[in-house]
Amino acid sequence: MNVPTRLGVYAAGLAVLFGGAFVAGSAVIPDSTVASWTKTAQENSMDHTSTTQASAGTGSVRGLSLEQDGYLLGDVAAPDVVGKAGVLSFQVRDGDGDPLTAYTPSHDRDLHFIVVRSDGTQFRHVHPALGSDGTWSIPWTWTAAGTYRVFADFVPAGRDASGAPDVTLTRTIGVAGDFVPAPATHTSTTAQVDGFTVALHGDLHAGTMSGLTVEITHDGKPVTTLQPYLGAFGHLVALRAGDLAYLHVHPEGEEPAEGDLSGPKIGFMADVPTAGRYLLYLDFQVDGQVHTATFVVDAAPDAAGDAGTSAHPGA
Ligand SMILES: [Cu+2]
Repeated sequence: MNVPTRLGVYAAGLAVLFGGAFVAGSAVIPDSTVASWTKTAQENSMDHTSTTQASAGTGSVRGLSLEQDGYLLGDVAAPDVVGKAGVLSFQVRDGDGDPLTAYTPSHDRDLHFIVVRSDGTQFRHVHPALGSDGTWSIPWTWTAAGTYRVFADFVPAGRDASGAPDVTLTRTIGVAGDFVPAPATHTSTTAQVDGFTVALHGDLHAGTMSGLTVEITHDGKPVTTLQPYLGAFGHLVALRAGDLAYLHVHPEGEEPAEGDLSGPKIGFMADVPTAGRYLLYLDFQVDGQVHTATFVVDAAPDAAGDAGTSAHPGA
């Protein structure tokens, strides 16, 4: 027997041994034992992080990776230079590497696609169309050069809708052209957009649910004709300044029916994991037009940080 053949037989023997051990292991070891191993491993890792005070532990930080729960955001094709009209397209891949074609609607849509430049400007929240092969696409033109983050936010079909079923995947895209970075952000809780004035009331506190209210006026008069948009009277995206982590924000109140109108206030609950700066983007709809108001807010370290840090503009 020559050497390569003997190696080949040896490798085959190993494969059988490992294969046998794997099958025997999963047959003999009860799930409860595996669960307790997993629990122990988590406790160990918590012991480790607690010594470094690493985390507020809300588990709400998403959108920092192109992979989550086995789902993967594939390459994003888009025009590579500012001002050139084209198509933006991508696929989400499942654990087998196949394009994901079945989704569960969340906030009225199968997939929400958020685009923002790394300095927090140039925000867009769009809804591409899904092709039968699992390719999402939308006509696309960049209006400013720079490095962008894109987020695909969706719920895969068949996932338990309780808890936190959303998957948020992210990628970075570069757009050629003259790049002018935005000046450093300052906190701002009043936004002017398309003739509307939008005021943000409430404070963010790290590690707890914070209530926020936006109030919309036009020419000084309260706007009471807000239309349902994405299953609520407004849709709020919150990103952490610095790493653009994508945070969970829930609209308050029942889901409105078509034809319902509301205003001038919309309530939200936001769960921010750390103190520091957050970028908030509110989409709201009046007369069939969607408008986006942007805010910059600093979160206090924790709920005990109430005294002296609150700012209620106009309230
Ligand atoms: Cu959306």
